[in-house]
Parts: sequence; C-alpha cells; structure tokens
Amino acid sequence: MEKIILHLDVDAFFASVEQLDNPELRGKPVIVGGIGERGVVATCSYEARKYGIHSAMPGFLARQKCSQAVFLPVRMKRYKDVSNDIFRLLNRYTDKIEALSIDEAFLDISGYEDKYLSVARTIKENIKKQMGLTVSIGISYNKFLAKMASDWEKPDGFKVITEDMMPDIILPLPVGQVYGIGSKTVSKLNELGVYRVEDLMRWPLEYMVNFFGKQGEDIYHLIRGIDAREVEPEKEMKSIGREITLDKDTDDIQELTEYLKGFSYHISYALRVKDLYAKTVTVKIKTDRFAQHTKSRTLSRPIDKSKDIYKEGALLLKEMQLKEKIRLIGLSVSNISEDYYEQMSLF
Ligand code: TTP
Ligand code: MG
Repeated sequence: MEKIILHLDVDAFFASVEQLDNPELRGKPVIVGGIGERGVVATCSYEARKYGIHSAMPGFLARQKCSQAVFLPVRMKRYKDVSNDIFRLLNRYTDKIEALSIDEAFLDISGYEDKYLSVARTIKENIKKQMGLTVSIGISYNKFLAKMASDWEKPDGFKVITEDMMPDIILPLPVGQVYGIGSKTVSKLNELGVYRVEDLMRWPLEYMVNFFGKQGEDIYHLIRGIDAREVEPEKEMKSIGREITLDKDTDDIQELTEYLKGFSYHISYALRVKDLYAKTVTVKIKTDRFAQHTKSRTLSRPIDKSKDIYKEGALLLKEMQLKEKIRLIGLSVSNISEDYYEQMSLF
C-alpha cells in the first residue's frame, strides 16, 4: 500500500478503565453515567451491551434493561490521564497522529513500509501490557477504510483492508455503515430500494449530488475506496455541531427545543474531553421549502457546559420566530479555544 493509515479506538473506554481500576467489575455489566433522574449513559462494558444498552441512552431505560448492572459516575480526570498515556505511547511510533476524540486516533504509518503489520501488532500488545486496555485497530490505504476496518471486529479487533480486497469488501455492506450516511438517510434510501453499497454503486455522480447534496461527491468516491484526506496532527477544531433531518416537518418549538437539548449534551462532551471552550453558538434551520437560516451569538465569556449551550440555543431559536414548518434543525459552537483564561483575557 502506498499510504498506510491506522485507526485505533479503545474498546468501551470509560467502562474498561473502571474495570481496570476495580477487578471485581471485570466480566460484569458496567454502566458509566446515567445516574440521577435525567442522566444518560456515557458508555457501558460489552457485558452490558448484550442487554441492548448503549451510549446516550437515558439511565432509567438502561436500568430497566439490566437491573443487575453496576452504575458508576463519570471520572473524567482519570480517563483523560489514561488517554494521555495512550497518546504518549503512540507517539513513540510516529508523530503523524490525529486525535479524533479521547480514545480514538488516526496514525500515518506509511514510513514503516512492509513492517507496518508488526508495528501495529506491537502497538496493540503494548497498550494491553502497559495500560491493561484492549483496543481495536484498523489498517488501510486511506482514512475511510481504516476506520471501517477498526469497527470490523470490535472489541479487540485487528483488521487490514488492502487494495485487492476492494470493492468486494464494501459492496455487501449496509449503506448505513458508510461515513456520512445517517439513519434518516438510510430510511430514505431503503424506500428507494437501496440497501447495500452495491445498490448505491449503480448511481451516477450527478444523481448522488442530487440526492445527498454537497456530500454526494464525497460519498460517491468513498464507496469506491477513494479518500485523499491526510492524517492532520494539529487539526484545529473550527466548530462542533450536530443536526438532524426530522421525520416529520414541524413548527412545534417545544419539540425542537428538545433536540437542541440533546445536541448541547454531545457538543459539551466533545468540548470538555479536549479541555476546550467556545464563544459562539449557532442555530441552523431548514424550512420545508428548503430555505436555510442561521442565527448566531458570540458571548462575552467562553462556555463548555451543556446547560449554557442549550440556554443560548433555545434563546436563538425563539428569536428566529419560526413562521413555517421546518425539516432540519442544527446546533453548533465555534470560536473555539483551548484556554478559558486566554479567552477571558481578550476582554
Ligand atoms: P466511543 O469510542 O464511541 O465508545 P467506547 O469506547 O465506550 O466503546 P467502543 O469504542 O468499544 O464502541 O467513545 C469513547 C468514550 O467517550 C466512551 O467510553 C464514553 C465517551 N462517550 C460519551 O460520554 N458519550 C457518548 O455519547 C459517546 C459516544 C461516548
Ligand atoms: Mg472507543
């Protein structure tokens, strides 16, 4: 392979750290987060996943599904320390590392040429030996396929996708497994009789762009195994956001505000794991006539808490004074910086 990209993701990260620190929890269903009336699950051990429990599920529901599970509070400081240890270990093998989240990274290991397999195995073994954690590793000639490979046989996975395995490996996959195709889009594709990548492969480029919008061209190339994105070590986070295309168009402010609440939880989490703060909050809507509107506000102090992001988002939505039904709602933050005090000192 000309370029060799490794994608690594720790298995059930927060829950695995808890099981590591307390041997009595090993082999048991462990749920991190979801404590309290309105808490949601941050993650759970693979033993708990058998009961249908997953990240972002309300805690009460998780308790219904598995009453014997052990619920633990989130110990973010501890997870960040472990994460730093893992990244320090990865740094011994290459400095071409792009951190995607607290437990996930791309590494460009092209420099190892035909020794890449043994290097990747050594990384996996050393994380197990030195940190006591299992990770799933995927290797391929681009980012898209490397990430797909690490998901392939999670947990404790190790999967290589080489050029000669394409396109056979991707043709039978459900379309939802392609990066950028969410569950709403999957339903629409299914309605059109498109279930697998091989069905999508028959669409010409123009048709893809028509259906997916701007992303259509990327998806067209991804499913053909073409992805030129480089591993970018110092990738700056310009904005963090979430959006959803609604099942049914609505102008119900209460329903829309609930979505903003869910988004603000995810955005806050993404900021806090990286010790980041944001100063600008933006709400985006698309009306049923496909017009797009955004409204932003830049605050005088940086924020990272979900309740602050939510409060601002809800206010912006109210100020937009919806007069039509909308089909998409999104929330994002930008003006992101590392240091709370650095941002404060601008004032
Ligand atoms: P993930 O890598 O998505 O999940 P995971 O490591 O728990 O499980 P696996 O990779 O084996 O599927 O996220 C890493 C950590 O981030 C996770 O342990 C907890 C945290 N997290 C949240 O707090 N909320 C979320 O919604 C998600 C997805 C993750
Ligand atoms: Mg993980």
